[in-house]
Amino acid sequence: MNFREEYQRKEGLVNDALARLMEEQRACPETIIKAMKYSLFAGGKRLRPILMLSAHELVGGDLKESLPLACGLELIHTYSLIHDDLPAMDDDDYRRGVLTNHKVFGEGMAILAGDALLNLSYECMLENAMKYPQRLENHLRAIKCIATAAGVQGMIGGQAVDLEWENKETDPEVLEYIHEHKTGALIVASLMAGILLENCGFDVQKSIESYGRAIGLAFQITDDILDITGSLEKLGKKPGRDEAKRKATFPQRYGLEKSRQMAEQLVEKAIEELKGFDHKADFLKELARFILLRQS
Ligand code: GRG
Repeated sequence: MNFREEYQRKEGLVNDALARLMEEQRACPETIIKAMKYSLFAGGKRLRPILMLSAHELVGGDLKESLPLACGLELIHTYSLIHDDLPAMDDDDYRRGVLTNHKVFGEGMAILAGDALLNLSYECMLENAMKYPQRLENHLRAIKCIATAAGVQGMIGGQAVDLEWENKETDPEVLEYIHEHKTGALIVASLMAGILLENCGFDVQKSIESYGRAIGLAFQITDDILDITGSLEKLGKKPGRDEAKRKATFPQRYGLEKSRQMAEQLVEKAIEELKGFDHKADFLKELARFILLRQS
């Protein structure tokens, strides 16, 4: 298995499916469609959809069946980035290497583009579920798992606490809560949704969930580190924003070196969780390492 080739193959599947989905959005006001496409095709890594496809593949699933859920995850993720960049939240000018959505289309249109992406996500996942009446319950379980992770018990909950604690000294528990929910929940749900589409045993679910939690936290720690060490060219967004906003981050709390060590340990732990799957999990193991080495 060549990791880079396999990543690009799955990335291609997701990008093509997203392009087809946006093509289907006819008879809609032109500007909102433009705003949605602008952020969706600005060049994200497609990490969450690739996690979902890989988890589904690991348990013997047919990727044709999970591709619309993979798209749904990317639509939710892109909406969250658009809203996170708004002046009322992080007030950022750059994302995915280009001006943020509200900088190009205005705040109102950016809010609507985010809302529309979120709604399209559920429309796309539910429409797909209806194509599999014999397996409807599996699909509903997977969609519910994604909805919970994107909502107040997950990403929105984490974002709310993050907003509340801005400019305040945080304790480690709050920091962990923010990261586990704001970033980790959707990463874990991406994997779990792939597993829930098939009828897997509790052990499989437990291993994948633990793997997801570990890479989710490693991903966020790496994100915090890149905000200090990265550049606008590589990151696609301005670095130094966490410090400017006095955000609770791992490097701010533990220093850069200790944060790096923590991320490395988490990746090792994640890989260990997959040992029962043998070579079938090679791609997910490499993906954990990629999270640590990523530059954007
Ligand atoms: C506004 C409801 C709401 C939630 C916002 C996603 C999020 C919650 C905030 C984004 C802030 C941020 C930079 C969090 C760090 C982790 C993260 C989600 C990074 C961006 O994800 P990547 O690196 O982005 O997967 P690409 O562009 O590659 O898809």
